[in-house]
Amino acid sequence: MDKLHLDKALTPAGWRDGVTLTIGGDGRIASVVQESAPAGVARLRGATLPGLPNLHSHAFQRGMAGLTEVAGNSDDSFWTWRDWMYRFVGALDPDDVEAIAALAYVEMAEAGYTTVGEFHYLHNDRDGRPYADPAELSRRHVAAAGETGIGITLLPVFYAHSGFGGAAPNDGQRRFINDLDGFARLAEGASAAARAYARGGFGIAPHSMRAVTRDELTRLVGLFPEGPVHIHVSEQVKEVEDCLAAHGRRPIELLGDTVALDTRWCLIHATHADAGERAAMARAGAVVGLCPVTEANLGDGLFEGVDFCAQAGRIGIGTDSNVAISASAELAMLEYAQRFGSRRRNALAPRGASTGRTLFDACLAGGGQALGLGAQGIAVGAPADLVVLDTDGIAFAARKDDAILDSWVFGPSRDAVREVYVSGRRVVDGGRHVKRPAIEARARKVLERVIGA
Ligand code: NGQ
Ligand code: ZN
Repeated sequence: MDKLHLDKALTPAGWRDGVTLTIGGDGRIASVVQESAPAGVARLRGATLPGLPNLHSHAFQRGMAGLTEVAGNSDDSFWTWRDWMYRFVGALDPDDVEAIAALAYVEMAEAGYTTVGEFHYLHNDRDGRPYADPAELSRRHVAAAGETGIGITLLPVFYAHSGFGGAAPNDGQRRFINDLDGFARLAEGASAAARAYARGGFGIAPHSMRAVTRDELTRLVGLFPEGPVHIHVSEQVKEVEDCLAAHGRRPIELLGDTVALDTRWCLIHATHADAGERAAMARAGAVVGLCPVTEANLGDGLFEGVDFCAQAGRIGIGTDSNVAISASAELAMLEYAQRFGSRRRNALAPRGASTGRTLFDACLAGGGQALGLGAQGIAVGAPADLVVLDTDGIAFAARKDDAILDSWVFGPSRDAVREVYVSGRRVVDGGRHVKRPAIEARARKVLERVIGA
């Protein structure tokens, strides 16, 4: 058994000064003892947090970060961004996908995320035909996670249509498309790959109410009666309008009328949920997967988070388009969006509570539920996923306990994450992933070729 001594740790029971963890061969915490640092045990200085789940990623989009920020001739929107993204996706081969995913996962670890939910829809070869192994690109994502050491819940996407009412897919979507039989074959290979990795998990992801008919959704959920189910829903006003036109109901209403929403479900964005839809999601115990930096980048609009959290609605965060991978920036954007909307400060925290702590705890629990992770936190039975903040930095001067979290999220604390452990293994040291140089060099070659062309 390995041991680590943490000078200061955020545990489920609150902040503790001086705890020694025993870590079993399975990478899980076997004991937590409050004591002063024992001789001969590796010591983590600073403040140690549990690793956060990143519940929503499209890893390949990391490769186009910063390339869609030039104003076009017509009005730029989510939909013009999507055309750009479709062109980028058309150029990637399996090695490229794996190289970019590994870079994204390195950056996630450096940011303090220890598990990623990969909402993976790039399945087919460039001509739209399945690869010889239909799970080829699913496997590549598990391989990228394995190389970087982070956990992954692989969420292969079922995608069949370009719009409501079962509209035929367009050419830009050819690499995503499946029928239910094809998807079942793909999912078999994908789940085998995920389960062969010690930190792998598996769920399914109907892409959106646009891309899946109600009948397909019902059958899909019937085929996979267990594990997480993620779906993009109600992100754009046009999507709500098109749904109302086709079905006379809003997207989350339509979803709830089609399947039984419960704690398996993670509704990504849910930006334009109305009051009734928010109440239904909260009642179901489903997680709303917010991706604040991407939602700002894409001009999605504002989720009414104050109202949802007041109903004990469950939330988690995701890096989605991976345009900027930072857990602290994601949490800050989550709160700031609500401040813009409500014209209040500390909009998401109950009276007397720290906003940083409230959001961190909520996203640890919500992200863990959404990714099917089981026990979490610095506690017996949970994986030893640890994020060490370097509190020697001036950003943390005289900060104690929750003020450390608030200063990490809202303060001038760039590069505060010094070390990260996943399953008790150190993957980030001195703020850098231990494999960054090689993974970065490989990704650079890919990007120079793909974007330079
Ligand atoms: C995606 N991304 O699947 O990558 C989507 C865009 C779509 C976001 N929604 C494509 N942020 O929704 O049709
Ligand atoms: Zn997404």
